[in-house]
Amino acid sequence: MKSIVILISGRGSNMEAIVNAGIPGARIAAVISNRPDAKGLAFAAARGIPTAVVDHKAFPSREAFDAALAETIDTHGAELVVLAGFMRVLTDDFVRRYEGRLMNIHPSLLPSFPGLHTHRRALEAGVRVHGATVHFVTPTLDCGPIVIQAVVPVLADDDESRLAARVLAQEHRIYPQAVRWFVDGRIGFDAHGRVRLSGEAAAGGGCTVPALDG
Ligand code: NHR
Ligand code: GAR
Repeated sequence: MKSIVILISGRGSNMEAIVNAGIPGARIAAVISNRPDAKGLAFAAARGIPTAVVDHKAFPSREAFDAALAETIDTHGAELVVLAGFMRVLTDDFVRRYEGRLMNIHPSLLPSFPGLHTHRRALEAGVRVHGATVHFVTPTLDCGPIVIQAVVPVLADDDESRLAARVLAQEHRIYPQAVRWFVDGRIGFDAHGRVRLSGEAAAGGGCTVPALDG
């Protein structure tokens, strides 16, 4: 069994999707929120999952908050830490402690639109496709190795909330998939630090592509 700790800040619908997926070999060891009023805590508690709150407002610095958060995570012996709508930027020390086992879902097709308000910015930019990205967390915000992405068309009459809802539906599909791959030990990294999924058919399988040289 691999122990997973999920960090939330609010609604927790991605956390719910991961819990409801019932991933074989995975045990949700705890759900931790930095906000005492996060809606997702009630869902987790109702499922019998241990919950905890580490309130960032109770700490004098990001370093102090992250140290308390890490201590709480480690109490539950996490092998994978999943950020699911977690809204605090994490310090380099925290990220390094969980290197290669800290995942995030970001509501855009990275590397487009890192940071906040992604749906509004996608509409402002006039992109025709938008989406979501699961990536490993590295110290540079929203820049870590990409695990899986889902593409969503931007429609002519979209507003921020309609677009967000369509992206969210895809998040609920790809995040459990990414966690399943991790739990199954299928995620590795190539020489450039990009994610390599083992047990995957080679790209272009089925048709022979001649080498382009000379
Ligand atoms: N930390 C690091 N080091 N690297 C990443 O890639 C991270 C991270 C922490 C969170 C999630 C993220 C996203 O998917 C994430 C990725 C919060 C902010 C932010 O600016 C930005 C990105 C993400 C999460 N937060 C404000 C802050 O001051 C607070 C905003 C609020 O509380 O509403 O931390 O987009
Ligand atoms: C999701 O859309 C997630 O991608 C996004 O917040 C929402 C959380 O929903 N994350 C970020 O914006 C991180 N900065 P949820 O709490 O229902 O999972």
